[in-house]
Amino acid sequence: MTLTAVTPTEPSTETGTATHCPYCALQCGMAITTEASAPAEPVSARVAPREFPANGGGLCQKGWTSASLLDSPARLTTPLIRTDGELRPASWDEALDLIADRLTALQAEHGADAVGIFGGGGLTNEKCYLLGKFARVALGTSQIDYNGRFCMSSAAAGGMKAFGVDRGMPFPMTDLAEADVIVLVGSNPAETMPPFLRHLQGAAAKGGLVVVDPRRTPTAEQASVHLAPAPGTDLALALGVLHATVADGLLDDPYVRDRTSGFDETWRIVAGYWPEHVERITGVSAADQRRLAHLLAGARNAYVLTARGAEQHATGVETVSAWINLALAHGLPGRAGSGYGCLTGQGNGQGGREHGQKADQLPGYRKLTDPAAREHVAGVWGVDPDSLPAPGRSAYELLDALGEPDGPKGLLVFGSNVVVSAPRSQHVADRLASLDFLVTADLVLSETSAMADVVLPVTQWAEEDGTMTNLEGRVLLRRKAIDPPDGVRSDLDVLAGLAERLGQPAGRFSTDAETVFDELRLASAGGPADYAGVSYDRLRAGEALFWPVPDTEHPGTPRMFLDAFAHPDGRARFVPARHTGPAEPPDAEFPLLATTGRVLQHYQSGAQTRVVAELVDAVPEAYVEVHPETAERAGLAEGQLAAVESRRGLVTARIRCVPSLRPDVVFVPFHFPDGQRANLITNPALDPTSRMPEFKVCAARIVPAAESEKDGES
Ligand SMILES: Nc1nc2c(c(=O)[nH]1)N[C@H]1C(S)=C(S)[C@@H](COP(=O)(O)OP(=O)(O)OC[C@H]3O[C@@H](n4cnc5c(=O)[nH]c(N)nc54)[C@H](O)[C@@H]3O)O[C@H]1N2
Ligand SMILES: Nc1nc2c(c(=O)[nH]1)N[C@H]1C(S)=C(S)[C@@H](COP(=O)(O)OP(=O)(O)OC[C@H]3O[C@@H](n4cnc5c(=O)[nH]c(N)nc54)[C@H](O)[C@@H]3O)O[C@H]1N2
Ligand code: SF4
Ligand SMILES: [Mo]
Repeated sequence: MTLTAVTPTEPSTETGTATHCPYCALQCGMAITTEASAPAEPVSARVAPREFPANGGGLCQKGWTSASLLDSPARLTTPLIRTDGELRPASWDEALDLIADRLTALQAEHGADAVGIFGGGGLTNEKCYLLGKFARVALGTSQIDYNGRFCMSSAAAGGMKAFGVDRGMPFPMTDLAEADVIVLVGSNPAETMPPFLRHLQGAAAKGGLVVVDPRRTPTAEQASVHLAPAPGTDLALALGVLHATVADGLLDDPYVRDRTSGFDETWRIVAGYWPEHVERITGVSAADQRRLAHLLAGARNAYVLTARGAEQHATGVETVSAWINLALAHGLPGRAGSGYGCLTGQGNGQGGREHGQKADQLPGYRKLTDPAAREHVAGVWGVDPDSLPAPGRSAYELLDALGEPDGPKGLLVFGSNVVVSAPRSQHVADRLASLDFLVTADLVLSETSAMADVVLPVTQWAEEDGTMTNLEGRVLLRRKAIDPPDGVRSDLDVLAGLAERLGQPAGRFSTDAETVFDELRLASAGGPADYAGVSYDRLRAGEALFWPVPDTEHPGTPRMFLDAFAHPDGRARFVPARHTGPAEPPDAEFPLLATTGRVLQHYQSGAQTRVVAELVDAVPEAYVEVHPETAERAGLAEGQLAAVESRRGLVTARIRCVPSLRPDVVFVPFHFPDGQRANLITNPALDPTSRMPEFKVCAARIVPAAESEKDGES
C-alpha cells in the first residue's frame, strides 16, 4: 500500500538558496530562487522543494505557496502607532521611543512584573533566546511565556517524567521507515505534515499503521487500523491496551526489569481497566484493544507517537504518561529501531521550548529555580544571578491576568496571534483590551496586532538567518535568501533597539543572528539541551547535528537513551495515570463533544495563510464536521450555517456532514477569525502540571445560525 500525501509532490530542484519552510516542525528543505521580471522591478522569490531527509523532496501546499507571503500586499512595512483610536504609520524611532517610555513608566508605577512578554514556537532559536534574556535582563520581569504551552507542553512534561529529558523524537525520523508498527495517537499528518507520510510507508505496507482519532481523517483513511475513541478518553484506551498486554502475557519482562522502575505501582491502577470496561468508556472495542496489544508485541520494531489530539487536554500529561507506559511495557523506548516520540508542531516547536522564553526556564532547557543554572546563565549575560526574576505565570494564566490588579499592564507579543488561538478567546481579547499598553511585532496585521497600541513590522524566514530545531531535535540553519522590504527590521533588531533605550549597555543584545547563536551556545553549555558544539559553520557544511552536542568535536546525538535514560539511575519511569475524563463532560444541555484541530491549507491562527489566495480559495472559511444524523436532529443540513455553543460562547460555521464521524462529536478547525473562532467555545481548564488548556474537548450543542453571526456581528 502506498500512502498518498493530500497534495502531490514534485521532484526537487537544487538551485537557489538552500533553506527551510516557514511553517511547521517538519521544516521541509526548500530552495529559494529570486528573479526580477524587469531590471527596475522588485525582485520576487520562488520556492521549490529540496532533497532533505524530512521531506525527501516534497512540500505540502502551504510550503509551495509560502513565497507569496514575502511580497504580499498584506505585509506590514512601517511601524504603526495608535493615535485617536486608529493605527497610523510612524517612524521606527518614534515607535521604539514610545514603547521604551511607556514600559518604563508602567514598571516605575507598578513594579517590574507590570510588563509581560508572550513569545512563539515559530521564532528562531536566536529570537527565543534573546526574548528570554530581554525579559529577565532588560525588563527584569518574571512575566514571560509562549504559545508552546498550547502545543506540546503535556508531551514535554510526560517525556521529562518518564525519561528525565524531553526531546520530542529522541531518534531521527528516518528510523520510522523500518518499523513494523507505528501507533499515531491524536495525530493527522496527512494534513498537518503531508511529506511526513513517507516515513510511515513501511509500517503501512506491513499492515502496522494504527491511527487513534475520533475522526476518520485522511490519515486514518490510510491506516491499517483506525480506533475512534470519544475525545478525552485516550488515557483510558492506553490503560485498556496495557491491561490486555499484561493479561495476554505480552509484557516485555526483561526490559521492564532491567530498564524501568515503577511498573508495580502503575499496574495497581491498570488492573482496574480491563478492555471490556475500557470499551464502555472509549467506544473502542475490547477486541481492537487486544489486537493493538498483540500488534505491538509481535513487532520487531515499533513506535508510539503522540500529537495534539492526545495531549491538548486538562489531563494531557497523564494521557501521555499512559501511552509512554504502554511503550515501556513493550520495551520500545531506548531500543534502536523502536521508541516513543511526540510530534512537535511549530516550525521551532522543539528549539522554542529550550532556550528561555518559557516562564520557568533558562537557556539549554535549564530551570530558573536551579541556583547553578542561574549562576551559569547570569555569568554569560554579565549580570548578578540574584537579579534574575523567579518563574512567572503560564501562557493562559498570563493572558487571564492581563490588566488585573496584580497582573501585567503592558504586554509585548512576538510570534503569536492569541486573539484567535488562545482558549476562551473572547475572554482573552477582553483582557488584552483592558491593558494600558499592547505591542506586537508581526509580518501582517493579525487579529492581535489590530488591537495593539504599537505594531512593529518585522522580517520573516527567507529574509533573515536563524536556526530552527526540528521535531527530531536536529538543529537546522534557515538562511537568508532575499532582502526584506524597506522599512522592516528583524525581531533581533527590535529587541536590541528596545534594550538600548531601556538602559542596557551597547552590545549586550546583538542584532546579528550568528553572534546571538554563539552566545546561546555558551548559555546552553552543560544543560540538557546542550548546543555548545553546534556552530553556523558546521551547519553550513551540512552536518546533521542532533542535540546534545557538548563540543565542536562531538558528532551530536541522533539516538538518545540507547544505553541509559536521563534519570540519575539510568532507568525510565512508569508513571501511574488514572482516567478521569474531560473536564467538562457532556450533559442534557450540552450533549455533544466538541473538538478542534487543523486543515491542510491553513496554518495555526491563519494570520499567514489567510492572506495566500490559493489557500483561501481552497478553504475560505470555518466549517463544522458533524454526523448527518446529529445535523438532522438539530434541524441542520449540509452547507447550512450552524452555531456550535458551549458554556463560554458560540462559533458560527457551515455544516459539513461526515457519515464516518462519531455521532457524539463535532469538529471545528481553529484557523479563522471573528465569529468563526473555534476558541470562542473551548475550555481553558488547565493540566495541573503542563498548564495545557483543554482545546480538544468541551461540552457543546449545535443550533441553526444566521449569516450575520459568522463575521462576529451577533
Ligand atoms: N496544515 C497545518 N499543519 C500544521 C499546523 C496547522 O495549523 N496547519 N500546525 C502545526 C502545529 S503547531 C501543530 S501542534 C501540529 C498539530 O498536528 P496534529 O496533532 O496532527 O493536529 P490537530 O489537527 O490539532 O490534531 C490531530 C487530531 O487529533 C484529533 N483529536 C481531537 N480530539 C482528540 C482526542 O481526544 N483524542 C485523540 N486521539 N485525537 C483527537 C483530531 O480529530 C485531529 O485529527 O500541526 C502542525 N502542522
Ligand atoms: N482550538 C484550538 N486552539 C489552538 C490549537 C488547537 O488545536 N485548537 N492549537 C494550539 C497550538 S498547538 C498552537 S502552536 C497555537 C498556535 O497559535 P498562534 O500562537 O496564534 O500561532 P500563529 O498563528 O502561528 O501565530 C504566529 C504569529 O506570528 C507571526 N509571525 C510569524 N513569524 C514571525 C516572526 O519571525 N516574528 C514575529 N514577530 N512574528 C512572526 C504570524 O504572522 C502570526 O501572526 O494555537 C493553539 N490554539
Ligand atoms: S509539511 Fe510543514 S514544513 Fe513541510 S512544506 Fe508543509 S508546512 Fe512546510
Ligand atoms: Mo502547535
